[in-house]
Amino acid sequence: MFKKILIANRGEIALRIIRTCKEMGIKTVAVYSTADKESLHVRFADEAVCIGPPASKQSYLNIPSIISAAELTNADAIHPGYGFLSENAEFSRICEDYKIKFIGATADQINLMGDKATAKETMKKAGVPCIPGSEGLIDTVEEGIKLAEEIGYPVIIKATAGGGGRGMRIIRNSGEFQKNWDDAKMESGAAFGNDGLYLEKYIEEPRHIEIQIVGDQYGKVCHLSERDCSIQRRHQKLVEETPSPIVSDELREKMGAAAIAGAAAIKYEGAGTIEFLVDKHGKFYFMEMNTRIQVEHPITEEVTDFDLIKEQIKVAAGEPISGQNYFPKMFSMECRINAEDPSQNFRPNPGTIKQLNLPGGHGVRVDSHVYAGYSIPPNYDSMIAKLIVTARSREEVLVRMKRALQEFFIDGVKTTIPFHLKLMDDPTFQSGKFNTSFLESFDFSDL
Ligand code: MV4
Repeated sequence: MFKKILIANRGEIALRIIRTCKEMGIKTVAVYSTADKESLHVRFADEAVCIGPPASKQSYLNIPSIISAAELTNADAIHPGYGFLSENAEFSRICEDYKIKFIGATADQINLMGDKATAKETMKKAGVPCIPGSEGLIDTVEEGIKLAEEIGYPVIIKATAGGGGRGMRIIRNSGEFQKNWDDAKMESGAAFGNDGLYLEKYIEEPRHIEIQIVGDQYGKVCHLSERDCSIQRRHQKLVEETPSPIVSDELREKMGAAAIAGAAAIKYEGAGTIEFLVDKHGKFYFMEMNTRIQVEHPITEEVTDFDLIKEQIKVAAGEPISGQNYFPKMFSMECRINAEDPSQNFRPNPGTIKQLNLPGGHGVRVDSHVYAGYSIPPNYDSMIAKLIVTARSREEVLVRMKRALQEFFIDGVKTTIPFHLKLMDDPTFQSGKFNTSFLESFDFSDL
């Protein structure tokens, strides 16, 4: 087992990783930017190294600084958390070169899954259901129009280097093709330095459902059931829950088996997520694979009683997984509390937290790095807490979440709490019958 892990991240996820390391008897090294000097991850780690100024590029994305910190402190592994360097193939490769274990995917796996058209072809070969569309990239508009006529409109063109919704265009008839093609090519070339595009049938009003998987170095992969992430605004997840209101035991088995087949095909080691779209008829299709621990991992931990960070560390150290799958024994939901103003288009609202009351009680978990007096720096993501509640039914979860949100006071910055309170009272949300378009018609103006 590792003796010392460097955490190449900040905020709640850095704390989350430190907590598990403590329970495992592993020493921790925090790295921090000058903006995070007073942060809890710096205080709770055994050692802390300053890696640069506030800008992410010069600190949490600064590979030489982070490798130096690991060398200086003799860390034998690096946990990248999510975001920042967690899906950076070059960083994974450099860690390997320096004989520091990267607790995440290999450079090859990151590259394979990071190129969306290649990821899709890989999954298709492994027998994972994929959305009808082009085989790999499309080179010309003519080729695109021909294929669109074959599969039928609407279609969607996606940037192979994209993901998370960037560089996508929906096309409803051949007349719209050229303009959308040009726009997508331009946007993806500028954003990613790669203008490769592929095409697929557009699935109207799908649900976003992802399967958590864990693989070990002996070729075994297990799944830990699904998370429903359909409550999103502009590709930003706001609420996640498990089990999904629309996933039957039968569908869970099928999606779990498909996710395992996909991950096993690339000999995946560690924690990963296979994202699917589920259509109105309950048919599911591969969308993307995330080769990292995700923000929403705690709801899976709560319903399966399984520490995912501990498992990541164990498999990285060469331990085998149990070999069984994990199914939800409870119901859990996460609300992302962001320092944003929901009535101002969710504009980030950094500042100092003057007063704070965190909710508590039975079935309530708060993963957060903030405290009264804490100043939220403007340089990073605006998520300041995750409120996770767990109960024996979805109805009880909704009641408990509302109760916990009512206890949650943050004075000094605007947050997404009023939005979540309104959502918990929404009949459509309560019914469980919604899709990824739900928030497009939600009224945020009175928040
Ligand atoms: C789609 C789709 C419908 N049909 N692909 C959005 C993020 C990116 N990872 C893929 N996305 C979508 N791909 C086909 N063929 C609809 C979306 C989509 C979406 C997916 C999940 C959650 C929210 C979404 C919001 C808008 C569009």
